[in-house]
Amino acid sequence: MDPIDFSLYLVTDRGLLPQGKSYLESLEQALLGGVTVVQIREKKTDTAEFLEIALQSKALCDRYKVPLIINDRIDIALAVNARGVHLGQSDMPIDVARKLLPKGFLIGISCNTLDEVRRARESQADYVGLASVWDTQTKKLTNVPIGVRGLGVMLEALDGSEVRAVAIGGIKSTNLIRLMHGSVSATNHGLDGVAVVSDIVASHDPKGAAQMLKSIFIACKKST
Ligand code: TZP
Ligand code: MG
Repeated sequence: MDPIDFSLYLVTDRGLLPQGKSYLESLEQALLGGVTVVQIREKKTDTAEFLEIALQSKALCDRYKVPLIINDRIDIALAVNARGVHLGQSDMPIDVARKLLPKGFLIGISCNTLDEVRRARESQADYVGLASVWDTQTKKLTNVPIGVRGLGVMLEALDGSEVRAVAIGGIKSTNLIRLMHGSVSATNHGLDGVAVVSDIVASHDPKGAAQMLKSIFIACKKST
């Protein structure tokens, strides 16, 4: 299977859509803007509705040949034939999930501390979401933001491993250059991508927002 391009990782949140914009319209515009991977994150939705949203999202992502990842729910990820599942620290442990999932199924995990990054590496996660870089209105944080320096330290802990890394939390086109420079650009491992919710989903122009984020990410990657 092709390796995933993590450059611009969209995490959905239907609660943040601007008035009058439908979820699928917003998702399609983000896909047109060049998001490279999509995670469906539904925290307050019952199973039947989550499944329906996941199926619709999968059909749309397939049209744009963009891989789909499901947050939390291995059963839904399997049911819609997603490319992977994204787990939190209190979800199913990676080794158990690995046994349940077919070969090639991607497992990602959120890491908020250096210890969690080390454990994710030992458990052979396919990728980690390093969080939260900055403060965010999108999720209630249980840890203080790691900042750009903390992110650099976490990336160093992945040096020499195959584990891919995306940063998440408060990332916007207005602060992405700051994120990509300094301690992040100094790491050997580097950042494979940035995961973004509100800067795309809450925008009236998700396509433009995605294009902007992606072009900044690619330009910064090239210059390091
Ligand atoms: N995990 C850590 S921070 C976060 C998640 C899901 C939310 C990030 O949202 P935003 O709007 O990009 O700050
Ligand atoms: Mg979770």
